[in-house]
Amino acid sequence: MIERELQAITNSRYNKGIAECNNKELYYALLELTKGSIQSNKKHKNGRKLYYISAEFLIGKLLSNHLINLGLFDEVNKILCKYQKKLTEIEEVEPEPSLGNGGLGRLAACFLDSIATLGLNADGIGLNYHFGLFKQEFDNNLQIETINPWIQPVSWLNKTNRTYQVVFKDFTATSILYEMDVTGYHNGSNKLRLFDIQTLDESIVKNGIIFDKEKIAKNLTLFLYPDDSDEQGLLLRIYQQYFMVSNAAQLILDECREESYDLRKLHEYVVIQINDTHPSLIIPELIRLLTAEGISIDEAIGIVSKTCAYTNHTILAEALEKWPLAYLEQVVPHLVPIINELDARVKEKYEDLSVAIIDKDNRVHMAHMDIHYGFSVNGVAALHTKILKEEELKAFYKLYPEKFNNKTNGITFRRWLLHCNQPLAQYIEQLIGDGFKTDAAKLEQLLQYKDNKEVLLSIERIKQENKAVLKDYLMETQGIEIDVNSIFDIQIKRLHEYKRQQMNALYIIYKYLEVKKGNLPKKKITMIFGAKAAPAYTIAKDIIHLLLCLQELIDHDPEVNPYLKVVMVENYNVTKASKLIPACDISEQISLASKEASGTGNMKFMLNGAVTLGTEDGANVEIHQLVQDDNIYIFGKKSEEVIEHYRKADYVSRVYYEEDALIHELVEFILSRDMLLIGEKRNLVRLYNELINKDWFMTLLDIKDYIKTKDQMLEDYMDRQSFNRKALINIAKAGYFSSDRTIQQYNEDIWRL
Ligand code: 7GP
Repeated sequence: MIERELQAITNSRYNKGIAECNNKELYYALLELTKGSIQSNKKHKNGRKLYYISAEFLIGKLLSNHLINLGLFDEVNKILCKYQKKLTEIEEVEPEPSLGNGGLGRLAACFLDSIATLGLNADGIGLNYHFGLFKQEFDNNLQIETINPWIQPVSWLNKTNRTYQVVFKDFTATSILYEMDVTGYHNGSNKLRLFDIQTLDESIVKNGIIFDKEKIAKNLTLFLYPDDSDEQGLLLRIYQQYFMVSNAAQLILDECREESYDLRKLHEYVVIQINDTHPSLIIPELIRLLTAEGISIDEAIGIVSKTCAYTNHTILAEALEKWPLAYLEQVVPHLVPIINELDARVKEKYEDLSVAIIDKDNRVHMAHMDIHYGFSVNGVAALHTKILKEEELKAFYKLYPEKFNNKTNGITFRRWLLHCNQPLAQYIEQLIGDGFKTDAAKLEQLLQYKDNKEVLLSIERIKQENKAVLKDYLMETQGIEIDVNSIFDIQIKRLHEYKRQQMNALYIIYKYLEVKKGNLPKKKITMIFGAKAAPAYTIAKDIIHLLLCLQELIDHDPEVNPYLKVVMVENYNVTKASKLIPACDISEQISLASKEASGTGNMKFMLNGAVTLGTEDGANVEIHQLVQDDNIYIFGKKSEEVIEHYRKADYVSRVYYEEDALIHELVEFILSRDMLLIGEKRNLVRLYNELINKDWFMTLLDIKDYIKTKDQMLEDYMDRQSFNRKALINIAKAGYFSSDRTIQQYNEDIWRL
């Protein structure tokens, strides 16, 4: 049946049969086939509707994902096999959408999958960035940014007729709406709705990612997170945010009108989840639009406050958006009176100026607006929510204890197990049946095999197969040769000082020096990194430089390279994550305690049988509780201690550097002769100085415990059976981190769809 359909498509498109088509032709044929199946599979449309608004949706490639969700994956695979074609090779043709950056965006994508799977009435709303997040290349051991075009004439995007006018102070933009289908696992579909500006001009981008930031009509939807290190960049971000939410608000109200809903009861029909503060301007915009309908400002504020809910994804102060009122005045003057009014009401009611929306420097605190004028505030892991309540947002928690709630993040098991690790998924099915595919908690049934030698050996063999697949992939994509008989230690995530890739780099230096001294590891270690640094984040780029220099140094040192290998994966993205995670032994989750809101990579690794090396931070805390001490390696200072250091401002990294011989040696190595021969002096010196004089995220505080714990882990790895047992227990306990569970909780506590 499917075969005949596919045959018909290749015939009409290319005038050939399946067998004669190349991978590219087959990709487009499968795209057409899949889109057709989604159309006939639509349902989900009743009850209150959720609009999940987000600046990012890091959705990854979609072909296999849809095939799995539609229940067509196995059949399509079989058909392709019959013609000696491979889905994995066909998938290579598909460009990965460049609509996201990191955890927040990937979470939004996992959520869309679970929302559709649970049959909830909901759409995602965002922007259709043409180049999205930059593409990373390495040149001379430095990160270079180039454009990442991903939109093709035929793709998963469907152009609609919907268009809106978005009024800015200096011009009026005309939008156009694109949509992508979001399929649920064995359930109907929802939509991801992406707004674009009609006047966009891709040709204004020159020299990598440089463009004229003032030509808003031409640049508005070119890039996700354009450089905001200058005033033009900041203004552009406000233009983007307002464009996103004004379109969203108009769409939401239109859909209510289409259903003849009474806008005065908006909250009965609609709930809006504000994904971090990028979409926060939806609050004043909706108020503005409701008052334009003749609703009083009092009533409009009341309605919106019952409709909007806010998720916080970070406690890093610099990431909490505060827009100068003067900038808003320049871009969207019509929102300013409303924001002033919202602020005045707060100031009238509460004496505590720390909860004001507009501060004494005339900056608008977006999160404050969300908390006062939304009905729910949630953190993304237990520890994170606790810190929000007790530290960062304490003053707000006092005012509105009932608004605060925790929703520990989750991941979709369709992509992060069924698709990325088919051998493991099939093996699990053999052991415990396929119930875990719809009820992830059933993975616990694996525990009955935790002392079964044969099962443990099979788990090891599957990992070994996955390592071989990764080896081929790295050879093909980067010409890098890795040893499948080594221990794979992986840290993949955005590059940020709080995530402490620099601490891992110091470990590399430590191991390098150990080998030089003749203290050889029992087994070779392959340390793999993947990370993009924000283009204007200098120290993050310096850390990439350090890692690339270490990679080169070790590659060229025959004394060390039999024992140690460093690999920096270029242009880390969802596609690469899905090859790396199934092959991993050691999952690096080493942020400074209290700084990582949750992490979701930690969950993906666990689900694929990697053991975590981590601090008591974010969702690591919950992983620890689930798997217990024996099946995780925890090190470093706890969040209370870290917070205390910040409070007292008593952490001085230089003291650690001066008083500890090992730390001194590791840090000094950054400026050693060998390193200076390979690297750029300017970058290495800057990073060296940062570590000694600032080290805001306390690398030197935790480095010794990190080294000790990691060495213990490497030692324990040698007892294969016992380490495989840890892997199995991690898989068995991962069920809690299914995003289906997370979404069920959002729905029960917040959305009530
Ligand atoms: C991330 C957090 O850093 C990560 O810990 C969390 O797992 C993820 O959100 C999903 O909740 N935050 C971002 O990606 C981000 O951009 C700043 O936060 C707004």
